[in-house]
Amino acid sequence: KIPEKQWAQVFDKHNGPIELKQIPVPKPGPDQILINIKYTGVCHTDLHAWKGDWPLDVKLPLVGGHEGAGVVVAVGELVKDIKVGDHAGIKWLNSSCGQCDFCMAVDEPLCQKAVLSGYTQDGTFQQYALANAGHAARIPKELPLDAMAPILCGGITVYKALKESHARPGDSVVITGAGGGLGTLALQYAKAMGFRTIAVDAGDEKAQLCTEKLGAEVFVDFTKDDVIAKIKEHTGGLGAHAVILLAVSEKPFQQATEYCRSRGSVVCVGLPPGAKISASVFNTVVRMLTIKGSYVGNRLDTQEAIDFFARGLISAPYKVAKLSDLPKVFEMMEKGEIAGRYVLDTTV
Ligand code: 8ID
Ligand code: ZN
Repeated sequence: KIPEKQWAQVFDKHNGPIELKQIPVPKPGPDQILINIKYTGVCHTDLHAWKGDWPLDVKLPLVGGHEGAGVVVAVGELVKDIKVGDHAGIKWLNSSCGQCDFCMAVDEPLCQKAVLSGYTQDGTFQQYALANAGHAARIPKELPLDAMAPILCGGITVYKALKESHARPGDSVVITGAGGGLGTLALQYAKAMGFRTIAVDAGDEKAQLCTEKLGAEVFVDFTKDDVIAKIKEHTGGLGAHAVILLAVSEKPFQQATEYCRSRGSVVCVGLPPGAKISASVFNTVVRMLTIKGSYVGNRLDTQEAIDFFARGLISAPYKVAKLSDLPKVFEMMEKGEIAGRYVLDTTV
């Protein structure tokens, strides 16, 4: 019942045409599972991969996508704990070596041999995709696969970044890029973790969404407001305990320490091409600031992020489109027009 051929969105070169075409359905290796992807989120990382934005080689031709939720249709001979019919998810980290210092310390995103879905291996913009069984996300059957898809990169990533911030319940956390895919999820995870949130993004639609639906105490519009002054004013002049930088723009990476509270942390997550972080050394020292990066999450972070969703604590907005709409979604994303996430239905 597994077909020989399937529909996939494929591109051959950076910024080249993205073509919906029929390609072979891959076969799982001994430690892999084959997932019939029902829904896949579109992450800004997929747009970076298509454009060739980063100093990290992309497999070409490529089927992008790394937020895929679906049903297991085949398992390799070494796979014991996942069976055909189970629900499973493909995330950014498709596999890692298991033997290096980082893998042994359960910091597998730092593995130098990491295989990345929709980047160094074909991803989820197709109907059937491969996952390493050890790294595939286990999805409880009662969870809706469309709402689940964005959790598999966006959810895991923001949950991990919030943990890395070491904010505590009651602390104020600035989410920069709050109206985007990761941002809307970050507001929900932050609220569930007991943090107070300040949203930074642009436009009335995102402002309304962040404050009325997603629990932000205040919205700062970076196109109109004095970002630093408004955040300081809202935090009694001291600044926020933590800043999570999700924006695909360099400026916030230059500004964040200005509105971060002394002893606070600035967590970099967004990956604007070629961007640099800059901060006053004097302020970083005398105000004891932490500036750090956070990169997806490990398998336990994955399970915990799914668990928050399963408990009904996360309901970030998403719109469903078809796999064939991918180029249109990229266009809207490039312009910053998407409030929340797009999820693609893979039926053609
Ligand atoms: O593990 C990681 N570190 C990781 C995981 C997943 C994604 C990193 N990322 C990266 C992506 O590659 C991308 O660079 O996080 C970034 C955000 O991904 P996304 O949430 O999927 O992108 P989006 O939906 O386009 O949202 C970006 C938002 O940033 C806003 C935009 O308006 C949009 O809502 N924004 C921009 I562009 N400039 C801003 C600014 N100066 C800004 N918001 C505030 N201030
Ligand atoms: Zn992603």
